[in-house]
Amino acid sequence: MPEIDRNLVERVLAGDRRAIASAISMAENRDAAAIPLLQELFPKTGHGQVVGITGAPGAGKSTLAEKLAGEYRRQGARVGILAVDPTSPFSGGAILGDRVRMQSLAHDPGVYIRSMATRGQLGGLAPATQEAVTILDASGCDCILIETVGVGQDEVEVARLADATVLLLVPGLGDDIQTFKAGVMEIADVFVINKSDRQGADRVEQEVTAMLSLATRPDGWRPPIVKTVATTGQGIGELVESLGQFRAFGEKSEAARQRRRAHWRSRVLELLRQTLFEKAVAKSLGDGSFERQIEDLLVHRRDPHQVVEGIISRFLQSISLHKAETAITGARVHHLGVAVESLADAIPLFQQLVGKAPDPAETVADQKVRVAVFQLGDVRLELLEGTAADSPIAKFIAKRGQGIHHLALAVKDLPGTLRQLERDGVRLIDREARSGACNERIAFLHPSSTAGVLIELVEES
Ligand SMILES: Nc1nc2c(ncn2[C@@H]2O[C@H](COP(=O)(O)OP(=O)(O)OP(=O)(O)O)[C@@H](O)[C@H]2O)c(=O)[nH]1
Ligand SMILES: [Mg+2]
Repeated sequence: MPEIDRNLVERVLAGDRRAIASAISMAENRDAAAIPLLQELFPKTGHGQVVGITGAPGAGKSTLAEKLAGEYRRQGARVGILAVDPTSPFSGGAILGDRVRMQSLAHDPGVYIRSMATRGQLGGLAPATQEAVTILDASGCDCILIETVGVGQDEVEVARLADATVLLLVPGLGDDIQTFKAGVMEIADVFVINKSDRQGADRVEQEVTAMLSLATRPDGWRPPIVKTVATTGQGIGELVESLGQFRAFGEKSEAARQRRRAHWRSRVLELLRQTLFEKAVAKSLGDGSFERQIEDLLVHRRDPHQVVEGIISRFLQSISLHKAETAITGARVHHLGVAVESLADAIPLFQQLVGKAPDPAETVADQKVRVAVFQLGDVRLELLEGTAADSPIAKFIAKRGQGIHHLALAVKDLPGTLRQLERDGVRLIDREARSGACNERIAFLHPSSTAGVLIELVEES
């Protein structure tokens, strides 16, 4: 895993807008360094209220978001605004630039505004948006507004990651309500009838009221209807109030807790699906074989199920090949540690056996051990004597008697090896490298993972 950029983490946490921008770009580009960054930020989140603003193109979402942000700013809150365009597959497009102007906020350091075009080739609106929300939340935003233009499923996806969803309706679009799919109406926690300066706002209100009276929500919340004129800011105060009420309701309600559970469940499943898919794509499809298989389909040589089975079995094969290469593949034996009751007694014995004297004995204070080292070619023999009754060596001898205590293997990158072993499910005694005899960096694996053998890893310089 790539190194964590601590400086970037600190700057994001401090709310630095340029740091936020580069963090979101990393997440959008699926930069490998984004994962440790997001992991670092995640524990600092959960504070901001995420508000999804959705509605038909031109309903006034951006105008409303700008006014809403202005109102939150007046109350001293920090605000993040994400404009998500699910229809455009490429990021940074000029179209998005036009969609989010928000001039009144452009120079306010307490507001961060970002356009995102997240419908990538691999599909999925939510991942990059979710990650941007994580970054903004960690950066201290009290409110994160997500503007999304509706194409049904995407609004539902955004609603899943928002704590509150505001649906904008406008008068004068004919049979307004009916044009919205039932699913979209159901995700609204607050209805806004924007452009209430136009004729027909009352009719829309009546329609929504009638619709709401037909069914009660499982969580018992009755979505309020707020009339606004986003261009003038009329009704914005009432909207802020409704959002505050919904938040307070959510903090108490079991249904809202269930909704957050459902959100995280689907988030993890989605990430799992995406990660597995990307790994399979990288391993099995990257070499042009995918196109060749599509050719096979065109001429009906194979059927789609066969193609998919083939991709999966190549993927599984590549995993098992990967598995055979563990973190310590190719490591050489560095030394063998032998627990002895007394160095004074053991040294002459071993000296006679190997025909040479050991290096002068050394004490490793924090391990409460004295070590005498015999150099035998590439491999060392270490005699270990406990210096106190509670030293690991003394305890070992008390339990098992004198004898081979541990096997030490030399590895190149000790921190990296430890991380990989941990990922592979190996129990570690030392999760971080520490210093051992001869000024070496060492770490012990837990014998329960290695057939009872205590294994020490030594970093070879
Ligand atoms: N009369 C009136 N015009 C409004 C109101 N709110 C927004 N508008 C205008 O409606 C137009 C569209 O507003 P936007 O805020 O860009 O709408 P949007 O929903 O963000 O649009 P897309 O992002 O393109 O889907 C602009 O010309 C706004 O000035 C309102 O309450 N009353
Ligand atoms: Mg807009």
